Amino acid sequence: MQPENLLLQTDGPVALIRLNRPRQLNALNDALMDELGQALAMYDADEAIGCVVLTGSDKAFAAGADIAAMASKDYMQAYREDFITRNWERMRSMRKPVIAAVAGYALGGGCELAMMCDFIIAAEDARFGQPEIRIGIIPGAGGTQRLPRAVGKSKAMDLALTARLMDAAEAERAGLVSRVVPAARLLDEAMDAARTICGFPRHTVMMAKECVNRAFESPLSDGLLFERRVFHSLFGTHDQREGMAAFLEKRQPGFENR
Ligand code: DAK
Repeated sequence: MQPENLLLQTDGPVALIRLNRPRQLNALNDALMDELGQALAMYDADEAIGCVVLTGSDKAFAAGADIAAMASKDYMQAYREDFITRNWERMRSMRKPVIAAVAGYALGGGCELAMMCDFIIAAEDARFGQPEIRIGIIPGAGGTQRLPRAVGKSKAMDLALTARLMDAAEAERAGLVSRVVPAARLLDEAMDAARTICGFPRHTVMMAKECVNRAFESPLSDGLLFERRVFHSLFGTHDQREGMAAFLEKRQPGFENR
């Protein structure tokens, strides 16, 4: 069954999730986030899927959490309901890669959602920001934590304290996005990247993702040890032998995901 606030589609091993509340610039409400969590869980469990692309509309990836839905909350309600935390955490446990394809606004929770993805490809017209301070709150889904890790303290402070928006070129210079492409090319570029990833052994992709993420969770010595253990384990796989043999024999590898 198609969800109400998302458009789901698959193209071979690539799943495309499009946030679809265009009249609210994809403002992220509970219903949408529930559906997104379910879709991510479904694709993570689906053997046929190797990579997910998450996108929005031409005008907005997402303009933030839905302000109308949270305007009347009081502290006790927010705390006791575990306000939106419960359905924002699914992305963190995704084992398969998720690419954010961002056009237009990625603000507040929208910027945070993009940052939860594994990397961001931005259209030239993309604009990123954490403008929550303008409405009397602060970022609540990682904006004060992931943004400084991505762009450094100075720029993260600048964005969170002044509410100014950053364009795609600045976001690329700062390291928030991996590439900037013309808006008309955005989806093709993201889908191509996803297809490229799907051409590599699934377990290797998942292990590489796990290792890169470990860099943000542990001291360097632990991260290096973790990487080394995973690296060594790959010498027990068919696809390592096949990949190296194919290189030496100057032919394309036939990976079997094992
Ligand atoms: N929420 C609800 N509706 C929104 C919205 C939002 N964030 N952003 C836009 N809309 C709605 C507008 O109200 C308008 O609706 P109608 O008036 O047509 O009914 C429609 O989308 C079109 O917006 P505009 O008319 O404003 O369009 P413009 O092109 O003039 O301006 C804009 C676009 C993106 C600059 C502007 O809409 C804007 O400033 N929007 C708000 C941006 C913002 O402040 N975002 C941060 C929201 S706070 C957490 C997880 C997440 C969060 C917190 C905690 N946990 C896990 C604990 C996140 C918090 C936030 O994101």
